[in-house]
Amino acid sequence: MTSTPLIERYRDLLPVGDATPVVSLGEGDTPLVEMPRLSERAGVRLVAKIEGANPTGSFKDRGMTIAVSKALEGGAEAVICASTGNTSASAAAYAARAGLRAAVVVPEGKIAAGKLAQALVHGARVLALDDGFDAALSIVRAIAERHNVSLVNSLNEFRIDGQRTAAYEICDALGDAPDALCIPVGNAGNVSAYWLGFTAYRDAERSARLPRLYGFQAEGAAPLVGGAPVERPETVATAIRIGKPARGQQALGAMAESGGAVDAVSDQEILDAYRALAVEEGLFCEPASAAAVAGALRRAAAGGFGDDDTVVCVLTGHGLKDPDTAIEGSAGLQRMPARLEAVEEALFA
Ligand code: AN7
Repeated sequence: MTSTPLIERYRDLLPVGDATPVVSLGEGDTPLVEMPRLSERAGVRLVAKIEGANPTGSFKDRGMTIAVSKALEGGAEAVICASTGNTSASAAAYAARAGLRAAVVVPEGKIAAGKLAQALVHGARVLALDDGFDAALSIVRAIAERHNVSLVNSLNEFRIDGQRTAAYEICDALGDAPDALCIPVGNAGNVSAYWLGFTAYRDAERSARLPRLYGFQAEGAAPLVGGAPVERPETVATAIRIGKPARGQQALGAMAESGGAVDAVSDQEILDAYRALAVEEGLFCEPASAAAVAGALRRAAAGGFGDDDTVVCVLTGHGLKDPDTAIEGSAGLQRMPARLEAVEEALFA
C-alpha cells in the first residue's frame, strides 16, 4: 500500500471537498522522537517532532499539499512565493507534481544550497533579488493581485490549514497535547498554525488540553521580541532571517493566549544546540530548527518548565538543506595516503 496523503488522514478537519484534486507527495506522519541526553541536561523531558522527514525536508509540505491542491481546483496557471528557501523548495516540488508552473523569489546569496538545488531541480523559475525576504514578499503579493497566479506563502490560509495537522499528530502520538511546544519563528505562520491546530483538536474533543507555546527568533532577526520591524535582519539561521513577519500579531496573540512567550536566542546558542542535536542525539536539523532547542535549553536552565513537563521541540527542516553550515563548524577531513598503516596509525596511535 502506498502512503496515505495528509489530506486523507485529516480530511474532516481540512477545507477540501469531493472536487478538490489531491496533490500529495506523502507528507506528514513525521516521527516524534525522545531526546534523552538533552532531556537529562535540561532536567525536563524534551521530545523532537522531526519535520525534516517530510518529502521536501521541511514542514512547509503540510501546507503546500493543501495550497497547491486548492490552486489547481481554482484554475490557477501558476504558483508564486517569496522565500528564505524552504517554501520555494516545497512550492517547486508540489507545483511539479500538479503540473503547474512555479516562480520563486528569494534573497540572493542568503538561501541555503540544498534549498536552491531543490527549487532548480523541480523546474521553478528562480528570481534572486538584491534585497531580503521582506522585500520579496511585498513584490510577490503585488504580482498575485495582478495576475492569475496563486500566492503560496503562509499568508495563504490553506497553508495554515495544512500546517495545523502537525499539532493533530502530536496529540495523537502523546495521547493529548504536550505541556509546552518550542518552535522557531520567522514569518510567524507556523506557530500561528500550531495554535489553531491545538485549539481545533481540543474543540473537537480529540484532545483535552492546550500547550503553552514558546516561539524563538534569532537575536539579529527578532522583530516580535523587540516590538518593531528589523530593517536588516541577520542570522546564521537564514530560514528565519525575516524582519517584518506577516503573521506577527496573530502569533503574538497565540503565544500570549497559550500562556507562553516569544524570546530570542543568539547565533552562538543556535549553533551550540545544532551541534548538540547532531552529536549527542543523532538528529541533523537546519540551524533555524535548532533555535527551538536552544530556546528550550535556555528556558529549562532558568527554571521555566515544570519538572514533569513534556516539551515538544519542532525541528522544522532537515540538516541537509544547509551543508555549508554543517561542514564549516565541523572537525573537517583528515587527508592521508591510501595505505593500511597510515589509516591504522591515524585511528589507533
Ligand atoms: C526551517 O521558506 O519563511 O514562522 O520562506 O524554513 O512559519 O515563517 C521559512 C521559514 C522555521 C519559520 N524553520 O516558520 C520560507 C520561510 C524553518 C523554516 C521557519 C522557516 P514561519
